[in-house]
Amino acid sequence: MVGELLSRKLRRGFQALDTNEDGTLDVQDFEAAGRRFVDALGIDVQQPEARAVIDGWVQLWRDVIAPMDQDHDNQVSFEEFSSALTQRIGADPDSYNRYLGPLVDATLSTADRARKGWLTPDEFQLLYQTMFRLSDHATRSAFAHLDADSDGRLTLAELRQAIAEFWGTDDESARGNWLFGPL
Ligand SMILES: [Ca+2]
Ligand SMILES: [Ca+2]
Repeated sequence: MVGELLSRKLRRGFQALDTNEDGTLDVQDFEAAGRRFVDALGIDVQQPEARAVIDGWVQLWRDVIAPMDQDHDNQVSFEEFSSALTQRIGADPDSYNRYLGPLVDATLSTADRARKGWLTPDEFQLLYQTMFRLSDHATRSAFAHLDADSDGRLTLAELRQAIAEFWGTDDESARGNWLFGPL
């Protein structure tokens, strides 16, 4: 049984991934998210850097999300999504980093244009607003909470930890609860 906090996070996470807001997840949500992001950065989609991001998001769909499609309609409903994740949570606390690690690395190294190893609030905002269509308010509060040492730099390590906490814990005090802003 999943606690109330985790239920809210699953709903919030599903909404963030449903980037065309039609109430279900399919391959187009993931491909379009990657494309909007590289388009906003002005990177040609044929560039290897752009392909790594777009292909990474399509691969997330294919390897992680699509297998949740129980009724084989090529879409993952919230019920399918939450039932699959609920079964996995607790079974393998590190699974999110294992599945998401390479994708997070490719996406963040593209977002970090100067290759400095961390994101500024502006870089984070561009990433979140193009990919997940998060509001200014949600983006700003996510950054403020995820930046663990409040130095205005969101490092890869901070973001990876937040992702694992968002999907994997029912702890009210976990910083990663703020991955997609207020719940
Ligand atoms: Ca959708
Ligand atoms: Ca389905």
